[in-house]
Amino acid sequence: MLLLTSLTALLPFISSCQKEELAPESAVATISAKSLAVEANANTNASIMPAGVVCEEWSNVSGNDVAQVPVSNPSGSKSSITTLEKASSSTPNYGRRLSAYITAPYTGNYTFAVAGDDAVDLYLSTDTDPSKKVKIAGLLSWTNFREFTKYASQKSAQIKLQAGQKYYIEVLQKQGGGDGHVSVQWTMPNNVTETPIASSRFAAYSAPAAAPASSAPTYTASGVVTLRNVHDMTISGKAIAGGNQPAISLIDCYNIRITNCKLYNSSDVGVYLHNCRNITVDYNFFTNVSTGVYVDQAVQGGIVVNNNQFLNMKGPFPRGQFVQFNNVNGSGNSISYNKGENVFGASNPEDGISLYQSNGTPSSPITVNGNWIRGGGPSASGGGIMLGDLGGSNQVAMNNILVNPGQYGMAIAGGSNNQLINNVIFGKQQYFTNVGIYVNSIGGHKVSNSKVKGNKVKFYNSNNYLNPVWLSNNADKPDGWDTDNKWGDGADASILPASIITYK
Ligand SMILES: [Ca+2]
Repeated sequence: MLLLTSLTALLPFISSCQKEELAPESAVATISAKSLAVEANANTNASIMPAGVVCEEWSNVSGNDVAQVPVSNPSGSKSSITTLEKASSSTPNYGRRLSAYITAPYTGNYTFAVAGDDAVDLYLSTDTDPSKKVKIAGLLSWTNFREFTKYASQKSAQIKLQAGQKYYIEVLQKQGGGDGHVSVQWTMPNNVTETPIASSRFAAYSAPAAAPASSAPTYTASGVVTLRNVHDMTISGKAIAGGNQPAISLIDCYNIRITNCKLYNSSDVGVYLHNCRNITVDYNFFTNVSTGVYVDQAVQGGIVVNNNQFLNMKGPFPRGQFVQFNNVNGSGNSISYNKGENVFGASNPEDGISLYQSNGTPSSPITVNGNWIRGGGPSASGGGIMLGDLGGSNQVAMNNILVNPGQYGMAIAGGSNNQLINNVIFGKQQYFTNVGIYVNSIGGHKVSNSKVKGNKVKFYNSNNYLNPVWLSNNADKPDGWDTDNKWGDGADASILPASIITYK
């Protein structure tokens, strides 16, 4: 065991972008069998997570039926609350949706109950996938606040949940007139009833917005697009095969949206942004390109790469990411709700998402939220999500789900104020696999003031040893490292649905 662990430690930890700049000590890793064992056993208390229930409301919607909540339209307001409850008010005519991930603290049977006014439905998924939700309780007519026993339908059957597993839960409420409120309670296997459910059971669920391209997309074939010093326009509906050029290049541009395009078949990147600000790239499909979206020298912020799908990035290194930010700074930068898949043998990826020498702001970190990534390798250095590559600050990767993402799952390779929060990672043994999460000050870029909390990681290295996590002794220990993660359990290949790419 000791020998094998030491061999594991000798596998190189290399940042994703520019290997040639690495100092020699970057490949030196030290870990003891003892510390690994302690960390692997540390804290299976998954209940310590930031609270997070998304509350969406649609106003000026009449009626008393849940079916009248217009969920297919964007909500008029969206806020974060701490549990599945909203106190009574007399605001008339709204629809409301509460959504979250709920984590079961024990394995066993749970009973849920709802109260509300005027009508409420409660849904629970069998895992984190909202599409698997089923209605488990509801009421067709009002109750008093927290009155859970007025109708039989308010109470669910007993539902078996697994300790530490995260489940998608959703409440729909419709208010007509008079009082309006909603509450959910549960009774746990230990017969303790929480009214309302403790906020510590919830983790933020951020639903991707409805994806326009999920229906059959219609593209218009176009040659490559290269724009300089252009602003305030939208590029949409184009199918662009890049050949040996980026399918779309924006240089010195601002206030531009690239949406509903298919960007494919290029030995260069899909979208290249240089010295741009306030650019949104969303609902596009990228396939068979070196890197999907490559952004460099964007020092004024506002770079948003959300809700795209990526299939089979071709590299070669240093390209090979779904999205890479290189010297992207400022506020309002986001890489969120994207879905990326690299089919082994049909792709040559490096990292899924890489933040290289990039800096958010303390109040507006670069946000990598809610992405789904499957597949990676055989790169000896690439993996899922890399923060702080050769430095960088104020970056947060949260609520991402990764399956077999490559040599590593997620990493902080340098910089300050970088965070890994509430991610779930599974990696099976492959000949290039190493570690689920690592934190390592590479190339002299010291990791400091970082946070690693609420993550669940099950990852097998190339020797088929469980190797969920590694902290270099050259890095400051991240907040939450020893106490607030679940190392070695709580994830398997089923954390992502079989098909995640729906764009064509
Ligand atoms: Ca009412």
